[in-house]
Amino acid sequence: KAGAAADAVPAIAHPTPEDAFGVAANIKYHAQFSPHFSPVKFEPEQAFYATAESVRDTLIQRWNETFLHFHKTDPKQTYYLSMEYLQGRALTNAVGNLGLTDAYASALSKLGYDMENIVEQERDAALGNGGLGRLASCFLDSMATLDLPAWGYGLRYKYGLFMQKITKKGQEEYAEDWLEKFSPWEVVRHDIVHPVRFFGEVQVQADGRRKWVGGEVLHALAYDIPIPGYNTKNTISLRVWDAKATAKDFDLYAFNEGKHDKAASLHSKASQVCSVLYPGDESEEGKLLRLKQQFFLCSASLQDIIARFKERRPKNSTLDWKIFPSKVAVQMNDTHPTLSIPELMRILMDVEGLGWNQAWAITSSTLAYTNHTVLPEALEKWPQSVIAKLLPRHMEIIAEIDKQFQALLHAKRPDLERKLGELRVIDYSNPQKVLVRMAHMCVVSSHSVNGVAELHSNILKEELFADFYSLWPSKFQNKTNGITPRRWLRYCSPELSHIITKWLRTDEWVVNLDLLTGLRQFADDKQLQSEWAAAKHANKVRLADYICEVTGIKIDPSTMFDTQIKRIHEYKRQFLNILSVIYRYITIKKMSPEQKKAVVPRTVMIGGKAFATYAQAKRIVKLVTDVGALVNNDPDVGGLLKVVFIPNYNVTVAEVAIPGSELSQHISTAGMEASGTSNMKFALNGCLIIGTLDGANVEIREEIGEENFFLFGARADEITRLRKEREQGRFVPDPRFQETKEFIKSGILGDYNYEPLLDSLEGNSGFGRGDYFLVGHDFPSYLEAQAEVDKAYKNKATWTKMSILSTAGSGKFSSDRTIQQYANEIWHIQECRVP
Ligand code: GPQ
Repeated sequence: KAGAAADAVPAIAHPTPEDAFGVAANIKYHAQFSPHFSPVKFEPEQAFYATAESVRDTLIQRWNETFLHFHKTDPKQTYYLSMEYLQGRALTNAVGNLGLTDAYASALSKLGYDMENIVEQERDAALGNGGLGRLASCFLDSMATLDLPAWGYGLRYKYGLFMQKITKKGQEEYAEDWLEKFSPWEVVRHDIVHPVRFFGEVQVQADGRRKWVGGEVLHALAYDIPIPGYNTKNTISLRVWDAKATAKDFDLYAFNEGKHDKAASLHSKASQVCSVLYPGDESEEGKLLRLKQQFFLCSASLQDIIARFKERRPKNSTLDWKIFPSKVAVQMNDTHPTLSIPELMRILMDVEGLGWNQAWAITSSTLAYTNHTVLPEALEKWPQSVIAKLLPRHMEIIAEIDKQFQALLHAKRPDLERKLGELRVIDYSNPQKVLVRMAHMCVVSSHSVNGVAELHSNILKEELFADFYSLWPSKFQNKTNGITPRRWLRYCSPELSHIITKWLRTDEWVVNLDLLTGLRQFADDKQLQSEWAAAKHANKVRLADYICEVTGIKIDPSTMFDTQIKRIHEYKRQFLNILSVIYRYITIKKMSPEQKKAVVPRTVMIGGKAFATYAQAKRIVKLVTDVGALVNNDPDVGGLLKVVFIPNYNVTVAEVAIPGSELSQHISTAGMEASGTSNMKFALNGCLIIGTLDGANVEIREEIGEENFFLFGARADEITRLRKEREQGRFVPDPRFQETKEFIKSGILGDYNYEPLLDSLEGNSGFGRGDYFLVGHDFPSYLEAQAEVDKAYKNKATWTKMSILSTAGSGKFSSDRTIQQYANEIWHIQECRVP
């Protein structure tokens, strides 16, 4: 009755996009009646929140329509489980995807504001560390744009990735309180709450069924972040969980006795679960908390998925669990959501009453696994004792998975049994420290295992998972990563976008990025070249202004802008970059005034965050800033070289730095970067790449043409041999490399101790794995490639042509292509477009 009555009352109509006045009125409405600020204030901050809330109205409307449409159509749906999302700012993207950019820009100008200034009020949602998290966010944009029935699940960390400040000491970290005010994009769903248990014990019931009881029970509360597709009504959801304790958990008696902490102990435990992204996991306590986070995501999401599966089945009929995999696909973004495997098994067996075999068939045909790294230190292994304590029932299930895998090998592949110890899900090699290999559990339990670039997927098949591959060849796939062309070209470089649209005579490329190949025929056209160079220059000016604002350093937009921005890691070799910068400096210092005239002036920018406990990475940050302090103030250099550390690298910084760069560096030791995605963003923005044959560089070079790519360094298949040579002392370093190291040793950079960093280049480093990253080996060929870069830059027309061809060849790297392949080849889902 109430429902019918509510239906009879029409919802208030929205201002139409054509009605800028209506939009402005709507923004004012939000400014006055939202409870967050004084209703009389209308400063930029209020204007931003009011604008965002006004946009959110439209998003919620579309989100509801999409949800209802999926509900009625009941298609197979994908759920993307990820511990990380790097959403960045949402306003430009939302109004752009909704086709409301002009409406909002003119509405804001009626209110006395510039869209650009309002956009800058928003804080980044940084619920991720780097490429893996940003990939998840690009994927959501493509899922929505392709009208796919797909959702993301994640955690609502209170503090996102730390804020980085650069001081005299190097990097310092501060908590990033991104929710300090509030996020206008999330909708709290008090109607969606799932209990999640930790600790406790396993009871065996009369019928033999097992039951997990006791321990502590927290509640997962859903927050929905609407994700609008481009040029479609479809608006999907990123559902992030927050942990709560209930009023029942509050011990009023203890509180009244003055035991305040004890009274609220579960509340304080709940608040820890979603407090920080990736808490340090070195200590036992830290490990437990991280595992708690992972399980919290898996359990809440699976309960939610199952509830939706049940809701969509015909009423009054018995549930047919067999069809679950034809309605649900779950993608695990790396091993972080691996506990989905035993959790789905537990729910199916202990709660729903299925037998092992049936539960196993359902679980293994529902779950799929993406691997994002082959670095041994990044492959998760959890102590069995920790899992057994936190999740006693799950440890039983994992042990059974391990046991069945052994039986399978015995039956099917006795030849592999001698390798059992290496292959098992549980690693018993050290009885003092029994470990669960999460990646092996994923490979054994998923119907699909994929790498993120051709080279990387081949390494999975031939090395990391070679035996598993021989066991299940058809499980293994490649899905080369991609990036969304909306955020990473259309919105971050409107100037270049307009030129592209003008020359292609269509803006269809925004959803069909392969159309960019149409630019190739104009690559020599003087008119296009001049428009192109002007747009690039405008983007450089914007970047120079930004750099000046955040560092005080003035850089000259007529110099070559050379950028390396990504997480700081030894394998990514920012160290190699800065060593070559030092060598460049040494060379300039020795030059006569006449020789200096031939030097191509460069501005080298390096940015990225170092993990708080990664000492070597922090030394690299410090080195970059020390080199900058020396070089930038040396009158001998006279503007031929500037070195800048870009602080607090994040999505928003990338949106300025990428369009404003001309050369970008993707120089990891071959075989170590699974894919890389910023390489795709730079190439798409007409920025040339200097790089190794690693990750997706290989495919980018194929697409844009080898003559447009500055290649150097050892190939992946040479690395093992080169490391061995190095260890056996058969490596002869280049004199330029020696000179550069001597320069750092001389102390000219100040009194910071760079010994441990330099040691990593020698055969006698603390790890006993001297120059593991082969910096010394690749140094000479890197310098030669850099000389090629300078040569090419001297001819503006050649450089601009190469830049156009970079963009023209980037079509393959749209995340629309990637997601369509996941949909067709892993998830087997179809588009489901809201009419
Ligand atoms: N990557 Cl395992 C991360 O950003 N974080 C991680 O924890 C792992 C991988 C990256 C990887 O290093 C890049 O090469 C990829 O391009 C990226 O994932 C997305 O696949």
